[in-house]
Amino acid sequence: MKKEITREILLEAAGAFDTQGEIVSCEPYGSGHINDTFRLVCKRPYILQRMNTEIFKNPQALMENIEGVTSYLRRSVMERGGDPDREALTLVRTRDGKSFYVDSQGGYWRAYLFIENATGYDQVKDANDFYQSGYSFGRFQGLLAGYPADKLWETIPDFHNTPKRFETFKKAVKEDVCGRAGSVQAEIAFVMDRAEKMGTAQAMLAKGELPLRVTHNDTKLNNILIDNATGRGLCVIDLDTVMPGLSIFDYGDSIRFGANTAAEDEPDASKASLSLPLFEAYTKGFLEGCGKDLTDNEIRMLPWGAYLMTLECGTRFLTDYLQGDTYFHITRENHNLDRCRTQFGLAADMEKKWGQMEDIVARCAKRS
Ligand code: ADP
Ligand code: GN1
Ligand code: MG
Repeated sequence: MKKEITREILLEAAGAFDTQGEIVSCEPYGSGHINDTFRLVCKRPYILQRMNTEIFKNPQALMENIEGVTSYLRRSVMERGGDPDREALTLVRTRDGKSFYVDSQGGYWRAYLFIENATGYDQVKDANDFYQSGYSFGRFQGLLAGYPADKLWETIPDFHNTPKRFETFKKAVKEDVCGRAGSVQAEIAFVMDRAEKMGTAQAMLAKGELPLRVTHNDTKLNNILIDNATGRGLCVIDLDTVMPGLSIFDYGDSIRFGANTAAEDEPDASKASLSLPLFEAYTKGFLEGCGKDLTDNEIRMLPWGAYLMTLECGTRFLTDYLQGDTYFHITRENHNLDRCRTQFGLAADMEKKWGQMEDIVARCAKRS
């Protein structure tokens, strides 16, 4: 079980980092599902995070990845004439020079410079934001294209291995530890009916038809900060899952979250559907951001990336619901079930709009 963060522990952790000036405040911040995030204000603001070590079992390896990736991104941004303090995450070291701090209860903490005058949105405001997000995640792949993949630890093994997620789901249904399976038969059937499709991308990877690249693997809209002044995509954050992966999944996870007409946790799942204008805006941005890097197969499989990420994520929410809500942070009863239903609503709508999705991808690929 995760330990509660008392004020005492929070101040102990805050005091461990090489921040400037006295601590003015330190309050919970953002809407991530995984880490415990705080905005720490001293002479300037910082992000202070307790890492989720139940999910990231090897925080030391995780921080090695983050150190490597943030310094590489910093250099890449500078080479392109950008501002490395705003366009890349900057780790703040502890007073004894380390990249993380272990508190007296064994919790692992890290700190970043807080990027000011920029916003991570939980829902798309307009198509331009989403285009910017696509461009930034596409560009991110380009910025890391030269990063040595063999230097990266796999922070969560099989993170986007959809068939393995399906196996875990089936086990959760069978074990039914909370006795909830009976009441979610329709959702269980939704997954089972699509069992064969789950392995589509993994099979292509195994045959060498899709390349393994260094990818972000968690490309939700709120994992990118948009500049308040210019409206442009500024900085890709939440680098815990940067690992070798599939480009179509980076693309697809963004579509799953941002092109849904319903919020991820909307209680009325009938509001979920795929917005084709948003789908097009993101596709255009992503393809422009990737430049000419993607192969023909990767481009052709983009709709599959969107579909499989939606199916996979819905299955993960349902699995967590069946297992007693132990993975994703929840703030209300049935939160994971609501999240699951919005994903399945979106996936079902994609099945209806498949031809249009393919046409949009083909059109955007021609232009970029
Ligand atoms: P989680 O894995 O829990 O989603 P994130 O690393 O995404 O954690 O951080 C949670 C939220 O904190 C983000 O959605 C964003 O709003 C905010 N955030 C994270 N890092 C920064 C930063 N360096 N500057 C400003 N805001 C940040
Ligand atoms: C989690 O960390 P956060 O909140 O950005 C999850 C993603 C899911 C997402 C669903 C490490 O993302 O895989 O798609 O929730 N991250 C991890 O909202 O499991
Ligand atoms: Mg996040």
